[in-house]
Amino acid sequence: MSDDCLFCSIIAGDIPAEKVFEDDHVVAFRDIAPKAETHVLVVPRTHAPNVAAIAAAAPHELAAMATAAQHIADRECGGEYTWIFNTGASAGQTVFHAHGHVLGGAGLEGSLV
Ligand code: DGP
Repeated sequence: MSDDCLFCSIIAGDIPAEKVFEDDHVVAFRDIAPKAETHVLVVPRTHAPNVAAIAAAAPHELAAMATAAQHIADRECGGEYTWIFNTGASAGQTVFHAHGHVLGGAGLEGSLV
């Protein structure tokens, strides 16, 4: 838990969010500004600033993020989805607690790259 971290506050339940999945390692909740029919943020419980940092600090949580992303996509969009990690401000990262965007369903057909 880090002071002044939005996603730590959501994990702790201090700030409300529409949670769709949680286990011992991750919490997943709907993005406040969805870019597709399914747009869920999958977040490790450990505070780390980006995906490489969580891979170094708690690789089991990164693995749990992948499992959670697939589970959510299986439930919501036929198991097919795009998983995005913005890393750094110039790449559009605005919250510096590692998170993967799970995007699928209507509004996201085909590859982004
Ligand atoms: P990124 O730009 O990759 O750092 O993604 C951060 C995402 O977090 C962005 O898509 C919007 C979302 N977001 C920001 N504030 C909140 C919030 O208070 N609640 C929820 N559910 N999502 C938020």
